[in-house]
Amino acid sequence: MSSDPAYTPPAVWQWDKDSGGRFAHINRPVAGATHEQALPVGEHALQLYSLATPNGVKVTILLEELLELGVKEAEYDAWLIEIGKGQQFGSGFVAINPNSKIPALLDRGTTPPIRVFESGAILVYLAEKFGAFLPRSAADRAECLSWLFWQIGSAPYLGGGFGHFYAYAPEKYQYPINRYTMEVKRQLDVLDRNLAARTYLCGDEYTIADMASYAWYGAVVLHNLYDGAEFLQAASYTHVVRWARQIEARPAVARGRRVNCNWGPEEARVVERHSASDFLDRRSV
Ligand SMILES: N[C@@H](CCC(=O)N[C@@H](CS)C(=O)NCC(=O)O)C(=O)O
Repeated sequence: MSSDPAYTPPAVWQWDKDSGGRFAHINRPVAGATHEQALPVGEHALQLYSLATPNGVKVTILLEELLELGVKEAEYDAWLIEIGKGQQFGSGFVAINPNSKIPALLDRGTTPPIRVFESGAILVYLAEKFGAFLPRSAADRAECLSWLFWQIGSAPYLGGGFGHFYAYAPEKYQYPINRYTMEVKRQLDVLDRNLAARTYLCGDEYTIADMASYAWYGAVVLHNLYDGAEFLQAASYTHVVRWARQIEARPAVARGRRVNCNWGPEEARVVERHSASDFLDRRSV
């Protein structure tokens, strides 16, 4: 068993700007804006500033599901925030999300406008605003929020832990890969056991908890997120695979996954979304 090179932390941590890894150029130990940059504003009340990462698509899936239900007030403008270029540190974005991470939402349909950051908070805000995908009874709502918060708390292990050390770190270190692989496999098993007995995470009803978890674990079991499917034996979590396929077959999910996406097949990308016609201009995928 190999081990990482020994590291003795100094008394006070120093920022090594060239520490390596895919995101070293945008990571900083301080918050706040790095530059003045106003955000664009479209014609709809809801302005979304995002990118089609798992955290981003949670929100576009919900918005497209609301539109699919016929909720016209859920029309939205979705603007691309290129995190690799540091656009999350522009002053306009930071005013909506002081944590400088996508997704961020501004509801201009209220006076004054309401800002919402954190994907889970945005899902709850929209589900409550439009009365859909968040059960009303105390017991069902508690179950839904439990699974939703479970996902929000679990994502950093999957993305920041497993994804970072397995796919993005400049070198492969056995200790963190072992630690986070163990945790991610445990999370997949948590989901798998729950979905063995239930159609959706909370029972028969498809909710914002499914949208949030599908965005991450669906990407693991169906799309080889971080190139980790074989390593994690993703296909062995058969109930998760069944559930993810079921969700992915929904037209709103297919649309939501394309919004604010600026990679992959050109014809599938909907880099900015302002109306339903933005999907129709391209070959159906
Ligand atoms: N807890 C946040 C996490 C959001 C997040 O990590 N967003 C990533 C993209 S998936 C991001 O914007 N990263 C840019 C950065 O860290 O500078 C949420 O659920 O909204």
